[in-house]
Amino acid sequence: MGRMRRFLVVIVPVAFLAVLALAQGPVAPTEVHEIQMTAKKYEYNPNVITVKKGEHVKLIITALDRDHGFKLEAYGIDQKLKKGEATTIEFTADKTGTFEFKCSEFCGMGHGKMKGKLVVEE
Ligand SMILES: [Cu+2]
Repeated sequence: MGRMRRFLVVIVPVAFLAVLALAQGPVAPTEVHEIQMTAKKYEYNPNVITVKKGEHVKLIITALDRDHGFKLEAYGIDQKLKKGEATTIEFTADKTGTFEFKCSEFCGMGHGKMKGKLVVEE
C-alpha cells in the first residue's frame, strides 16, 4: 500500500503540474515581447512597434551613429541611448492605443522628425 500511496501523493500532482507548465509555455504567466531596434539620424528601425495589451515589452535599442534618446511619454519613459551600446527599455503594455515615441536627445537638423509609433492592440 505504501508504494501506491506514494504514487498518488507525489507522482500524480507532479505530473499534473508538469503538464500545466508545458501548456502555458516557458514565459508564463507574462508574455515577454522582445524587440531589437536601431536608432540613427533621423529614424528608428523599426519605427512602428506592435504589441498586445498585457505583454511585457523589452526594447533593445542600439544607437548607431551618435547618442540619441527614446521618449515614450504615454508610458513615462525617457531614456538616453548611448552610441554603440544596446540599451534595454522595459515596460508592461497596459494601455491600448497608438502612442508616439520620439528622440529626446538633440541630434541635428532632423531631430524633430525622429519619431515612431507604439501600437498596443487589445
Ligand atoms: Cu534626436
